[in-house]
Amino acid sequence: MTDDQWFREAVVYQIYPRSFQDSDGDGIGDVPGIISRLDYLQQLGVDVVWLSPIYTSPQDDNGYDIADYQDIDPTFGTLADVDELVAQAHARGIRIVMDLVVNHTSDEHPWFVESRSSKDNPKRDWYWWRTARDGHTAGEEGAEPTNWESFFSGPAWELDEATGEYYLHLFSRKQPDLNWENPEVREAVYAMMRWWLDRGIDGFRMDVINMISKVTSLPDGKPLAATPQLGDGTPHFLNGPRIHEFLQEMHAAVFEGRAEKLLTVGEMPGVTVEDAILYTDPERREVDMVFQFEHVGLDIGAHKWDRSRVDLRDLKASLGRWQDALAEVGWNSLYWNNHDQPRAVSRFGSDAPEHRVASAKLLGTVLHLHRGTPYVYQGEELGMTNVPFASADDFLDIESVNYYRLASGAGGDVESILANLRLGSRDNARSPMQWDDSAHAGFTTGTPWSRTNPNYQEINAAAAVADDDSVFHHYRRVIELRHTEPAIAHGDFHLLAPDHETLYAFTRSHEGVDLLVLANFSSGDLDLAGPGLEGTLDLDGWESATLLLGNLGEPTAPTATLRPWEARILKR
Ligand code: TEU
Repeated sequence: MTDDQWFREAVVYQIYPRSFQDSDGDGIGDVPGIISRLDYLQQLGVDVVWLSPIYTSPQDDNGYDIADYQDIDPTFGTLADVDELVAQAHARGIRIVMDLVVNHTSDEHPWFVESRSSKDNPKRDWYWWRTARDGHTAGEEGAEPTNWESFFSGPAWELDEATGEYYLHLFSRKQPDLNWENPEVREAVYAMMRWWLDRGIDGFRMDVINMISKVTSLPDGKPLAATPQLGDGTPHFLNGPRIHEFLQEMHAAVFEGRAEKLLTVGEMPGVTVEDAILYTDPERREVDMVFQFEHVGLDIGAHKWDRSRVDLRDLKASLGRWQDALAEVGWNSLYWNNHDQPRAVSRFGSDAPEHRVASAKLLGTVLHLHRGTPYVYQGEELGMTNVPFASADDFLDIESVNYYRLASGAGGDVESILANLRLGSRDNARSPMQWDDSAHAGFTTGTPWSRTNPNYQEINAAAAVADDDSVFHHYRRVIELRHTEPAIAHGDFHLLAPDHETLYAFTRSHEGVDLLVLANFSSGDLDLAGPGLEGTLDLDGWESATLLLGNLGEPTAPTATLRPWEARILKR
């Protein structure tokens, strides 16, 4: 491994600043709050912290709508606070990665304010402006330039009354899409990125970066089953025609020639393994790794709000395919959770009181033992669960709010809409970090902006740090193993028993060392010599292996029956 591949041995921790730690009692987390928790992160042992956006923003999408890329929103602190955070993190050996949101800006960004001011403004072409559809008058139903649906419900076009044209917004109407076809836009973005790197940050997580190149003729998409007046535009803007060119140009303009090897991870909904090989091949100089969405889409049906329990065989097949595809060239990122996903223990494990701790540890074990760079989302290391939201008013996220408004307005059954939201809402991930058993879980002395999960008296960091057998200490051990056991970062991956319904098993092999991971995704016992495993799980030679780490203490034998939600890492 060359030095510039350091991220292969690294673990990244994602902070959602709004919900992490408040320092001034306004109920919203902030940068000084993060600084006050760096010792906790150091104890956990993570190498990198990725911060969700803290830039100046009207907060229509909690900071993913940026009005000034080169300043910090007063809610979160100041540039001086960020400098202090970077210095204090570096002093602890932790790198800081910022979120880069450049598919779109806020509609309050000066670029957009100028752009919308008149049709002949020099920045008009910095965004996607189009006239009404042929034969239609601007403003009437169906007059949008294309039939694309926005990710946050409704059409992806908004009429600007003043100039009579529509602008494109793949997300909220307060998030107009930048026109990357315009070289001035690209250079302005690169200059801003260089400015941050010169300030000392260590890389970028790039928001929906595979959406920046669009098919410029903007064709209509296939009509959607539920709302046929709208269409699926994704084939025309995911991994678009110039995406590789843009990323290579960005690499050359921003990262090339810097003394430090920085971290770049592209968030890429709809990315395929074939695309990912191209994006992450180090020779191509695009990004180090991508966030793919396949494994977090397996439990989703016809639309985002139609969810079921994932079939473990599908999960293994999907993650296994990504492992195989990026084995020789490129690199994987590994995650169960982030600020957009429901809590992993509620989704893939069990948040029932008797299984929560074991299944949270199992999920950490399985994920971190794959080949790739693991990401821990704040609170995952405590086994934080989904939130028992009571009513529609509890949901604050724009995606959830819009869905509720449209679905209930269309006469949908309110109870089933709420049930969908409880399972799928992004608000599940955004409840305050649970630090201790004091009021509001120690997150704020004021009123938290989002509901605190009532289970904080039991599930909190203070209790977890004090208990050597907690989810926290299990995560700490798994993270440490990545740093000390080269087979975890570098070994080959081989999936076992792919067709078994509850066993997740694989080996990792590196320079004569073999690891075997065995995990029981069920609330019952799992006999490793039992039916369905003949011929697909060969345990010869593993009976006397060493237990590197387990989640339920020492088993009677390395290959003994797995107890409910038991996970073992064996070495020989
Ligand atoms: O999310 C990208 C994205 O595609 C989301 O629509 C995501 O799939 C969805 O939230 C799942 O329900 C990124 C950010 O992570 C997200 O927080 C932002 O809202 C979005 O981009 C727009 O910037």
